[in-house]
Order: sequence, then C-alpha cells, then structure tokens
Amino acid sequence: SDLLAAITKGVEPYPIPERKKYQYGTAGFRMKANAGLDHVIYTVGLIAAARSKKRNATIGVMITASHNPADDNGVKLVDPMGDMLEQSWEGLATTLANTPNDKLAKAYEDLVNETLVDEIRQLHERPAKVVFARDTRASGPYLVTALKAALDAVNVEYTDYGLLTTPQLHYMVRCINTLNSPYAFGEPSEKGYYEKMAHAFKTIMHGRTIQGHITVDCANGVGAPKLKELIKYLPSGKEGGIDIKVVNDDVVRPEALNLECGADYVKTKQRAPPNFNAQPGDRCCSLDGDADRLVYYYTDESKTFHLLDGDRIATLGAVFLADMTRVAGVDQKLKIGIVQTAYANGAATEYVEKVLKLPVTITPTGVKHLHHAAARYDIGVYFEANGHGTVLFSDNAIKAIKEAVPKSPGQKHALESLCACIDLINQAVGDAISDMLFAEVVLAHKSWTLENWRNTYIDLPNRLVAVAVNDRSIFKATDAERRLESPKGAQEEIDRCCQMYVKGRAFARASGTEDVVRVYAEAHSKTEAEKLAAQVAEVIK
Ligand code: 16G
Ligand code: ZN
Repeated sequence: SDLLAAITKGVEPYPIPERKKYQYGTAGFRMKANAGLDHVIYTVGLIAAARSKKRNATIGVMITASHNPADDNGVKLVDPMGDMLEQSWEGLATTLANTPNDKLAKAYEDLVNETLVDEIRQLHERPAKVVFARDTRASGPYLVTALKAALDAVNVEYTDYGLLTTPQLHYMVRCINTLNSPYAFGEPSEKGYYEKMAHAFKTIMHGRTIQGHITVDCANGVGAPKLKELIKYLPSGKEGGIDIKVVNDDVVRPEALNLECGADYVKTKQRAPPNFNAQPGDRCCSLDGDADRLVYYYTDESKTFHLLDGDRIATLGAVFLADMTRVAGVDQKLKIGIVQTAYANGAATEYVEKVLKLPVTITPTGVKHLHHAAARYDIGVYFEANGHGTVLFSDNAIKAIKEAVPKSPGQKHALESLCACIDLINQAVGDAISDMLFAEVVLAHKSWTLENWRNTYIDLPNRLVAVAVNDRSIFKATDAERRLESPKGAQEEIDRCCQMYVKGRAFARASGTEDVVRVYAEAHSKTEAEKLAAQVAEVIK
C-alpha cells in the first residue's frame, strides 16, 4: 500500500549500522548520537504513531541523553498521562528498532495488527497525534529530521515544541490529553507551565522569607534557558520572593553539556563543580542535562563538602507534607508514604520509619518502579538517591484536600498550601526545577539552613563501586534488588561479609545502563564501608 511504500522510502537515509543491537532500557534508547540513533528514532516515530492510535491519545517523544556526555543522545516515549511508556511496549520498540530498512514497513504493519487486534478496522481512519521536544545537544535537530520523516510517512499530526526539559514535555502531554476534562492539568504551553508553577509558589510562600540566594548549576543544558524564563514569572522581593542565581548556563558550546558540572557529576564525585565560587554555607543545587534530577549541597566553614541528595529531598518533603496535613486536619484520612530504592542510605530509611513514623516501600531501580509504588499511597513521596523524584497525590487526597472545610485561619492556610503543592510539584514526572522550588519553600517554612536540614539525621558512610564482569546477565536480583538469587551461593557470601561490620549492609546488582555490576555498601565508619564494598566486589568477580 501507499503507507508501506512511504515508510520504506522515508527510512532510506537512515539505515541500521551493521552489527548494532538496540534496547529500550530504563531510560529509553541511549547511545553515541552517530551510532545509528537516526534509524532508531525513525522507528520510534512509528511506535509513537501506533501507540497514539492504540490509546486514542497524544503521545510524546523526548530526544535527550540526560546526564550522559555531549556526543551521546537518546530518545524516550511518553504515555498519555505524562508517564513513561507502558512496559509491555518497550519490547515492541526494541523489536522495531532492530529491524533493517527493507523489513521495516512489514514490521510496522505486523505491530499494528498485533497491538490493535480489535481496533484494526478503524485504525487507518483513527488519527494519531504526537508531540516532541529535544534537549540542547548538537545532534538534536538532525535527529528531529528523522523523527519527522517517520511521522510524515504514516500521516501523523505532530507538534514540535523545540527545546524543552524532559519534565516540561511530560507536562505538555498530560495537559493535552486532559484538556477539558475534570482532571485538567494545565495549559499545554510553556507559558502555562511557568504560570502554574509561579502561582502555586506564591500561594505556599504566603509572605514567608527565603534566606539569601540559591545558586543553580544547570549542567550547561536545557534547564538553563528554561529556568531563566521561569524566573520572569516568580516574585523576587525579600518577602515571598526568591533570588535564583543561574550558573553553568552555557548552551552555546555543545561540548560543555554535563562537563564537570550537573547533578550526576556532583553526586558521583561528591564535590561541587570546579568552577564554583560559592561561599561557606551558600545554598547550591545542580540539575542534570535534561532537568529531571536535582541534588543540593554546600561547603561549611572548614571547606568540607556536604551533599543533600534525593534521600534528603524525600525526607524534607515528607516532613512538610506530614506537618501540613496535620495542621489542615486531613491527616487521618490520608496515608503518606515514602518510596526509595536499595541505594537509599540506611539512616534515611531509619529516620523515616522511626522518627517520622511513616511507611517506606523499597522498589527496584528506575523511575517507573518508584512512580507506580508511590501511586499506591494517598501522598506518595518518591526519590532515587541520585535525585530523580516527585510527590504523587491520589484522587482521594486531592478530593479530601479540596473539599475540607477549614475551622481556623491556620487550617485554611494549610489547606491552601496543600492545594498549591499539588500544582507546584510536577505530578507527571520528577522535575528538577519544580522539586527545587518545593525544597525552597519547605526550607523557608521551617527557617532551615542546609546545615539544619542535614542535621535531621546523619548518613551512614557508604561506597558505590562498578565491577567489570564477564557476563553480567548471570546476576539476578530479587527483593527489590537487595538480594542475589543467582549465581548460587553469592548471596550467602555477601551476608557473611555484612555480618562482620557494625551496621553493615551491601548488595550487588547488574546495571541496566552499563556493562557492569554495581556494588553498594554501607557501615558505621568510612573505612569499614570501603572494606565491605571491596569484599563484596571480590565475591562477584
Ligand atoms: C536510568 C534511570 C534512573 C536509574 C538509572 C540506574 C529513569 C528515567 N532513569 O538512568 O532512574 O537510577 O537508570 O542506572 O528511569 P543503572 O541501572 O546503571 O544503575
Ligand atoms: Zn535526566
């Protein structure tokens, strides 16, 4: 048919390089931008079209490689509610990406036949709609050409949003698909995104004061121009305002992206970007290359660096939301919980359970797992230690908060603040810019410095190592990746190692993004945590 011929013709400039194998992983497809990613993106266009028809809704495509080096790029799909692509479709995307050009049209037809069994007759009439955006990488515009070629071949209507942060694209998708519904998320435009956030920020601030300024390292990525735009919408005075200093905002030199800066650099190197000249005690934070990860940090008087990572942001948010629901008088109706991965520091987990007295759920690594677990609470706070995360409010929570009748001015303000939190915190996906504003208002409410925040509990010393192994696929983990069920006997050995240390805890899991096994270990002293990590690394070598 014409359609199939158009697919074959459209993909001609994008052949699959020989002996390449692609996989839709935890964060979509990711690789060197010149390693056949154009072919992959063309196939993603087809998947997006099929998915849009299947769900009868707008689907998003984001071209980014997040915190990875500047010459990498990648692509991920966004489902109708602004969440990540449903897991069962990851395999379909993988199959199509690995299909050579001469078989692609047929593969697309098969895919459509299999996934749209009942809808098949309406399929060709049913319109599809796709929206997409990219980060600041130099390869972005070329890859957009490949995406458009696929969408044109299958006659899909699309909107090119140009440059956006990943969470902004998720926001657009959710807005478009909920327009004129009782679950309307906002106006599907950049302006709509900024206005929603700024309005919520003003409501929660309610005349409180944010101490000093906050320095935001934007990883020389798309977060820089977007944050600068948001600043125009935010109040700036001493009372109720915020003073944001944007640094590492060079999006003109593409090679500067994520280079010695950004959330991943700060988290893995445990130090501030070298070009920083912050003063002791200054509040600093870093975003990653597509602005969906956030970490805070400061240096004290003795020049010691202190990191406040995703675990800390989660506990900060949970303390605030637990307090607010109590003041608002809705705490009895709402179950608040925190979702972490095995990488969460043991001290953070203990603090949540014993001090905050809130339940903790542990899930495997990867945002989608945490997101789903958080959705089972009325207020679910989820963060990976690396800074990915957000807070989800259930329909029940939103209803309880919006319908509660305040009995005092204090209750009224608490209810208004909770309502504003629902808007300030990006409910679609973890959003570094929105998380940062949330952390800032919580610190203002508590009149906390970063040191006060850090002193809520003391992290157990820990060590993370990447171990090269022959075949990482033999390492199979269970119990939210905290235990190995294969190879046989390995877990027993790890257990024996842990028992030798006070507060010893360790686990090994195969990475989903690199060809290594990661070992995490913690113990009550730094030397012991390091020894334990080294021992466990020996076990799995
Ligand atoms: C991906 C995940 C991230 C996770 C990381 C783990 C998303 C959007 N990204 O980047 O959440 O922490 O993988 O990598 O889910 P690893 O498997 O190599 O340890
Ligand atoms: Zn990212």
